[in-house]
Amino acid sequence: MAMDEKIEPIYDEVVRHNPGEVEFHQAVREVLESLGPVLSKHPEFAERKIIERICEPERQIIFRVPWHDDRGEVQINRGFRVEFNSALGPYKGGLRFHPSVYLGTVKFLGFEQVFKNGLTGMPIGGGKGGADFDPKGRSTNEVMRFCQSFMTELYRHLGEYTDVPAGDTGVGAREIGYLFGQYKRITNRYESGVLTGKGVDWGGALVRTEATGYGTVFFAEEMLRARGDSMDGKSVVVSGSGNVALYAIEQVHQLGGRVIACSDSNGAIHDPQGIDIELLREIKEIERGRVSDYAQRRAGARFRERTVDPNSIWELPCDVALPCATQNEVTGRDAKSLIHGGCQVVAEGANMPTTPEGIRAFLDAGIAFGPGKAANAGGVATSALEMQQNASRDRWTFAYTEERLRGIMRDIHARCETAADEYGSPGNYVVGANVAGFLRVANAMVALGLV
Ligand code: NDP
Ligand code: 2IT
Repeated sequence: MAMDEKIEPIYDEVVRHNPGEVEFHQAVREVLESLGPVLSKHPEFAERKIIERICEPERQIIFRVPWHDDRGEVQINRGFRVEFNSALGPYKGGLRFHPSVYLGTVKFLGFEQVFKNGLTGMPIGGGKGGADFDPKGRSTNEVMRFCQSFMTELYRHLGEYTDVPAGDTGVGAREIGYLFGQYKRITNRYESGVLTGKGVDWGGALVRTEATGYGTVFFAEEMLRARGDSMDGKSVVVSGSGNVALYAIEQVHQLGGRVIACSDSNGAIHDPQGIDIELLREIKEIERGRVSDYAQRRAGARFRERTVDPNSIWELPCDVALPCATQNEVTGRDAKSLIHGGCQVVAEGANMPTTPEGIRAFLDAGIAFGPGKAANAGGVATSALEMQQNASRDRWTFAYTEERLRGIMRDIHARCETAADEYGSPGNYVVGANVAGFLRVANAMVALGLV
């Protein structure tokens, strides 16, 4: 999409000022391409340089994380927390532990988080963090020592009214437990609201574990409903097999669809009868195994190695595709394969999994395309519900919380539709999500003055 001529120089400055951070540039470009009509209607945003300010994080923290591995050797990683925008509430967003993490990853995720959190309608600002730590092959004790060292630096920047991290790739309930334990020890406060995604026995909210995957499927269901259709009977492909993917698969099955494939970084499994989610959860959540283990234990399922067949998952014919693994995993070529295979609806469970060429191909083909900031916002929205329960020392039931999540996803879908209509791109959820998220944050920034 072409960028408005008043916005182009702002983008060029972002690129110049943040050299080499290609994922951050990509995330900024996608939002800025949607904002031309917004500036025409709202001259106050240009006068106050809201777009320039929104692209610059409020604070960026980079720190050393030293720890001992099981052999007694010293290991050193780099930790990050980018506190992007607090116009709507405390910084809120996950922590990612993955060897590929660098400042550009954290900034792209933090930038997306600002608009996503705005779109939820809840009182949360945007931030993101993580480390270039690789949890693969590490013992539980090593993971614990790493988390303790990471929090020993990070704790001074956090607080339930300041900055509230949660999980993301490589950070689940186990890591949140160790991080919370260290925060509690250092501060001598049982400050439940400082982290979300906690265990349900010690301050966690029911449904938070399921929320991102379930929410992505609820969003896909809303897109289908807008076309007079439903998930019932649909054939679905899901990439990844982590937290988001597992609960997306579970919810598709609850709504009567059938997930025929999923993956990890080693390869993809194809199970034409439909993935046995009980078996997959046991392998992934209890045994911490791989999807190849699933193929060995399930008759009729086939594993295809990534080195042999890197994009095989998107070549399977399906009605609905849910990319739930990582950024830029769906290329222009993959998008064309999906379209060719009959795919009608794409909802992004992961953050920025589709390349700009892929998005263009989906939109040109008239596919209902739900971008991550809208489709995967159920995770952070349920984190905000966890914060609400922590603040009131209350505990809601699974059914009630799930209903709240369903309502939030319905509202996000409606906000995207309305904004897309109002700003001249009916049916375009990318424009809808960017504009609706931006407006909420930008209006708050205007009200709060030059801070
Ligand atoms: P997990 O660590 O639980 O799982 C990540 C999954 O993606 C794993 O199966 C992993 O495989 C796979 N994966 C990672 N990189 C690749 C790759 N290059 N190719 C194929 N598969 C890959 O993370 P989550 O499920 O929590 O997160 C997945 C995505 O969803 C991320 O983009 C995250 O930012 C986003 N997200 C997460 C939310 C949450 O609440 N957790 C909320 C909103 C978005 P392997 O095990 O081989 O590495
Ligand atoms: O990308 C995301 O929205 C998350 N990883 C969840 C953030 C949160 O604070 O729950």
